[in-house]
Order: sequence, then structure tokens, then C-alpha cells
Amino acid sequence: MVVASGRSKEKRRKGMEIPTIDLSMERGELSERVVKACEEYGFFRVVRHNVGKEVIRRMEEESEEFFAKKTKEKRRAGPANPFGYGLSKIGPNGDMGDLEYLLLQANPLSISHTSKTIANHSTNFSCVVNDYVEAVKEVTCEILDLVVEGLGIPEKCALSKVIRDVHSDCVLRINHYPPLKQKNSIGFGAHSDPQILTIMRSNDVGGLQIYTRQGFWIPVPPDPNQFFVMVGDVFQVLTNGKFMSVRHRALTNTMEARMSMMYFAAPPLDWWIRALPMMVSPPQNPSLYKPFTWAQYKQATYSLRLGDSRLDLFKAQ
Ligand code: GA4
Repeated sequence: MVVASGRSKEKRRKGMEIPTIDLSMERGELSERVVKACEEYGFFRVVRHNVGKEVIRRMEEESEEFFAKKTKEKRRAGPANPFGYGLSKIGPNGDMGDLEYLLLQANPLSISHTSKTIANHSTNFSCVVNDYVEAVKEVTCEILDLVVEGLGIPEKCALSKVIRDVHSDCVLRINHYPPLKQKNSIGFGAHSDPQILTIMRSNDVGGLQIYTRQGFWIPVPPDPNQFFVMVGDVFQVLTNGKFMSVRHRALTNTMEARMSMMYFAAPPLDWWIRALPMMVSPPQNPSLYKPFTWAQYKQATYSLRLGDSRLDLFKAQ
């Protein structure tokens, strides 16, 4: 294997442009672009979306207010297993990060639980979270509809209907990385997201990096007005490997606090995950993974460490 020299690797890295999807563009070309971005990068930024500035401003303000409270008070939002306030510990198997966070259920049926988690702090926060989730869900469904169109799938809402299902298992995560003296320490270690798609936005403090197919980490310049979309493991299975989930991580900053919020779009627990019919054509192009439910995949996810490759457990022979 030829390993690129430091300089040529750096040159290639600099030449990498993160794909931009302008949601105000005409649909035909747009759907092709979305599919290309998912295929080549598993990652893209979204501009000119329909999430109102006011919804974002209120969400940012309430979240900042929450994290500004004393730890003792924040802990009243409960330990984050599975939902609530978390500090340093990530997941149940010993992963740690230099951050604090809120993990909230984000489907219509569990929103009352979300409200209980954070209502101690302010009922206003619960309302703001609901508004934000509703708005981001719309962007997610728009993107999923574009992918379906771009892939030529006849049923227009084949994927968005899964997210709109009242039993969908979507999650909202708000991460807060306080500034640290030590430069570039790992705020959140390298991993791929297990769900279908992740829609992220942050304040104007950088830290997110994505791992490219070419084998290097590239920083994602922060922009509070944009959303960043990441392909998750389930999308990799649905497209039979045409899309691949993207590994990413977050580094901390020495000067300012980074705050990011992620909406993880997931199906209902009993939903069977298998390659979409048009993504397989045996014998040349057989299914790469065995079918499994989202509940089974979640169970595997929580039995492993953050950076582990969970999809390997579901490979077809
Ligand atoms: C990564 C993506 C989401 O943040 C998350 C995370 C979850 C958690 O923090 O509880 C996990 C992690 C994430 C994957 C492996 C397991 C589960 C921590 C962990 C070590 C909410 C999710 O769905 O999976």
C-alpha cells in the first residue's frame, strides 16, 4: 500500500470541500446532489432551510441557561441512562468525554417524558425543545424525501413516514463542551451514529471533525445558521452500503464553550431494517447485512463501546 507523504496528504485534505445542499433549489437536481453527497461523503451541510431563526435562538438561549446552572441543579434532570443529564460519562460501558449533555426523547408519544426531565428547570425549555424538534423533523423528512427521489424509489415517503410514525425512536442530544486549558482534547470520541440520519447544528465554536474515505480527519467550520447532516449506520444497511455511515468526533476548545444539538432520526423499535428492494439484485449484488429490528440494533449498540463497529455483528455470511 502506498502511504501518502505528509505534504501530499495535507494538500488533498485542503482540497476537500464539504458538500453544500441549498434547500431552496429546484428539486430534480437537488435530489441528485443529496444522493451524491451521501454516497461520497456521508456528510453535507444544509443552507437555506426552513427552520425559523427565532426557534433556533430560543433553543440556544434556553440550552445555555440550562448548562449555566450549578451541577447539583442540573443533576436533577436525572442520569442520562437512557435519558437525562450526563456529565463526562458516555453510554454504559466506560466511555468518557470532556463534556456535559442532555439526552431527550423526541417522538410525540414520549415528549411528556422529555418535559418531565427538563420541566424542573423551566416549562419554557420543554416548549422550546418541542418547537425545535418539530422544525428539525421537517427538515429531516425533506432530506429523506429527496434521497428517495434521487434513488428512484417509487414510494415518495418511504423513509419520511418512518420518522413521522408516532412510535419512532428519535432522540435529541444537546452537548456542551466547556473551554479547557489543554488544547485539542477529545470532547466526544470517534464513532458513527447508529440511527438513519443525524441533523446537527452548533454555535459558532468549532470542534467537529469528520473522517473521510481517504483516511484523514477534516475539521467542519461551525456555522450557527447551517445544519450538518450525517449518514448513520441504519442508512448504510438500507442502501446496502451505497451510503456509508460517517465517523466523526468533537475536540474541545481552549477559549470558548462549544454547544451542539443533534436530532437523531430513528425508526420505531419493532421496525425491520433491511436493504431497500432496489438496492439489491442477487446474485451479483446480494444483501450485505442480515435483517434486524431497530430494537436489536440498539441493544447491540449499548452492549459495545462508543467507537466499535456494531454493523459487523449483522453482516451476511
Ligand atoms: C452515539 C450517537 C448518539 O449520541 C447516542 C449515543 C449513545 C449514548 O450516548 O447513550 C451511545 C453512542 C451513541 C453509541 C454507542 C453507545 C450508545 C453511547 C455508547 C457508548 C445517543 C446513540 O444513539 O448512540
